[in-house]
Amino acid sequence: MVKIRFFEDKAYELFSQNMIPGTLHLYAGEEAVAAGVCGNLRIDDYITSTHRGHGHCIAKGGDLKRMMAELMGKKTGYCKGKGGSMHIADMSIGILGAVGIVGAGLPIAVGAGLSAKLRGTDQVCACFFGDGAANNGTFGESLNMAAIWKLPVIFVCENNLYAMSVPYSTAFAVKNIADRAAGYGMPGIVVDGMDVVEVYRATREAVERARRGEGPTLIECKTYRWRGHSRLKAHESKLYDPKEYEIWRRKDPINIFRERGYIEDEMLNKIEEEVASEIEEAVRFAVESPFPEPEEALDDVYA
Ligand SMILES: Cc1ncc(C[n+]2csc(CCOP(=O)(O)OP(=O)(O)O)c2C)c(N)n1
Repeated sequence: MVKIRFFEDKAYELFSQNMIPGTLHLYAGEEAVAAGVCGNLRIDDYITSTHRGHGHCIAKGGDLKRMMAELMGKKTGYCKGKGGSMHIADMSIGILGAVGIVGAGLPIAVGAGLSAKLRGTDQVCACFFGDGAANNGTFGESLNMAAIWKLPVIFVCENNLYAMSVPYSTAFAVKNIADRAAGYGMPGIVVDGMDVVEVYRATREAVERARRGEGPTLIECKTYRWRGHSRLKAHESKLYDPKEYEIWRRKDPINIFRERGYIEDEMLNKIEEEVASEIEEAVRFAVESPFPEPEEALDDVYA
């Protein structure tokens, strides 16, 4: 969680200094979801990610240097600097890719689950998506297919209350997205997405179920993004209620973890120090890396 937070804070700073081109969808505030889910996954398990995917990538073991370089458009980045923040993949550790198209990761996760099943492995795929994506057609088709074929997929809905500027209450007639799971014939669980232990426990059960061949689970994590949809800080935007923002800021997942006694201050400080120097090293690596050459623009382009 600390690694994700520090990475995101640094990315925001670099973006503000125009050192990161394009746009940036930050994950700060949602760290407990990625960490709690990926804490249950093996290196050969899969994840599919979203436009807000840095946290998922870091929690699954992504390389910070290559990530930072990709964000800055450098040749040493995961996609040789040509994919940017929204398209990081690392097949060697099961990161099947972040996707900027809302809801597009769901069918990819079903494909990964089907592949694991056909190959007879006990790999699972955790599929991250937002509340906005849960109103996309791919949600229904993917959950249905995964359920009828009993595929090892854990559908992780990160309900951060907004899809761009659309509040949850105006886009859903149900209280919980997890309630929809019953309609597909799979368990639907609601968890506090700011509590990493709660996310971890729910995911552990879902992963065990998936590995036993009993099929998918939908886990809805109630969470909040601290910054605006892409560029704005949440509190800078008129769209968000400052009171709501303050309430969720008080539910900082790292603080909750500390306050509940899961970690001593001394240990947390040590982790923070180590992570800070790792991030510094990643930034140095990215800054010192070259940009790709213009003549390389069409390399690795398949379509
Ligand atoms: C198919 C599609 N429609 C619209 C968009 C524009 N868009 C980008 S992010 C986003 C909102 C996504 O909200 P949600 O799924 O809740 O994820 P969050 O940003 O809250 O993490 C939209 C509508 C898109 N990228 N793809």
